[in-house]
Amino acid sequence: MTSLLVTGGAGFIGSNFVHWALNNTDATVTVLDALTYAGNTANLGGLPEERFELVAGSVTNPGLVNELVEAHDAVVHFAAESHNDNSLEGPGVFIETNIVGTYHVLQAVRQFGKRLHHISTDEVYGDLELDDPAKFTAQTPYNPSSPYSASKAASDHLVRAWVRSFGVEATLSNCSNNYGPRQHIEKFIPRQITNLIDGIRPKLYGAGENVRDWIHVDDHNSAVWGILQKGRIGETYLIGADGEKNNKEVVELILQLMGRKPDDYDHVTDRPGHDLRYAIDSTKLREELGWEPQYTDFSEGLKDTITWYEENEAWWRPMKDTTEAKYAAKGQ
Ligand code: NAD
Ligand code: TDX
Repeated sequence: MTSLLVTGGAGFIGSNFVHWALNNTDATVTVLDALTYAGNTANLGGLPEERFELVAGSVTNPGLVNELVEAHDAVVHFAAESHNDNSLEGPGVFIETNIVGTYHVLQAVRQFGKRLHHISTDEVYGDLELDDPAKFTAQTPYNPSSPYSASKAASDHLVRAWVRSFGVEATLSNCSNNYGPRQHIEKFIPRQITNLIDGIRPKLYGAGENVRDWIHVDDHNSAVWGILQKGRIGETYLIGADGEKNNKEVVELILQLMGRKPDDYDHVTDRPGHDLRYAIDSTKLREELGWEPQYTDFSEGLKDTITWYEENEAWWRPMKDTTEAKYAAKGQ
C-alpha cells in the first residue's frame, strides 16, 4: 500500500498519523478534511510536497469521496466529530459525519475494491465499574452512552455489515483516550495545560473519579499502521497501553509537572451521562501483530505534551477564549 487517503487528517490523531506515516514509511498521503473547528491546516505544515496533499472537503460528499478513493490504494478513516460534550449540545452533525460520512466511505471502497481501516473508540462499549476486573475486549457487547459514542458504534456496525454483506476489505480499531501534541484544547488534558498557562485553575468534572485509559497518540498510530499492514480482514483490534488513571490523578500530575500545588483546581458541573471508567485489554493486538507501546511512562509523555503547548501558544491561542466561553456558559 503506497498511496493512502487519510480522512480527518487535519485533526489531532489524523495529523499525527500523517506525520508518523511520512516519517516512518515510504507511503504517499492525501488528506481529505472538512476543516471544521477541529481541523487545522497548521497541523500539516512542513510536509514534503512530493508525498503529501491536502484536499478540503467532506466525507459526506459522495462525489468527492468516490473520486479520491478510486485514486488511492487504501483509506484510513479518522474523520469524525469527536467531542462528547459537543454531542450533548448538538448531536445532528455527529449523525451526519460519523454515520452518513462512514456510509459514503464504505460505498466508495466497495465500488472501487479498496482496503479500508476504520478508526473507532473504546466508548462504544459503554463504561465499567471502578472495581470491575474485566477490561474491554472485541467480544464486549456494545453499550454506548452519548450521542458521540452511539454514532461511532453505528459506524462500526456499518463497517462490519459491509465486510460481511459486500466483501469489503476492512479492519477496525477501537482505541482508548489519546494524549499528545496538536489535541484540540476543548479536550481534558490540553484544556488544563492551557488553563494553567493562562493562570486559570483546572476544571474537574464532578468528583474527578472517572477513569480513562491514556495512550500516547504515536502509540495509537503505530498500532493503526500495523493493522493496516498485517491485520486480518473483518477483524477488530482494541488499542490501549494499560494507562488507567482517574481524572483527579491526571490533574494533580499536570499541576505537579507545571510547578503548582496539587490541590490548585476547581470541581465543576459534571457531564450528563458521564461514563465512569474505560479500560482496554490489548492482548489480541500485542500477540497477533507484535505491537507494543513506546510511551510506557505517562508522566514523561505528559511532560513532553506540556512542553509542546508551552512552545506552541500561537497554535492554540486563537481557540482559547471561545472554548472557555462555551464551558463557562455550562458552569464548567
Ligand atoms: P479531532 O476532532 O481532533 O479531528 C477530527 C478531524 O475530522 C478534524 O480535522 C475535522 O476537521 C475532520 N472532520 C470533521 N468532520 C468531517 C467531515 N464531515 N469530513 C471530513 N473531515 C471531517 O478528532 P481526533 O481526536 O483526532 O479523533 C480522530 C478519530 O479518532 C475519530 O474517529 C475519533 O472517534 C477517534 N478516536 C479518538 C480518540 C481520542 O482520544 N481523541 C480515541 C479513540 C478514537
Ligand atoms: O474540563 C474537563 N474536565 C474534566 O474533568 C474536560 C474537558 C473533561 N473532563 C473529564 C471528562 C472525562 O472523564 O475528563 C475525561 C476526559 O474527557 P475528554 O477529553 O472530553 O475525553 P472523553 O470524553 O473521555 O473522550 C475521549 O476519548 C475517547 C475523546 O474525546 C473521544 O474522541 C474518544 O473517542
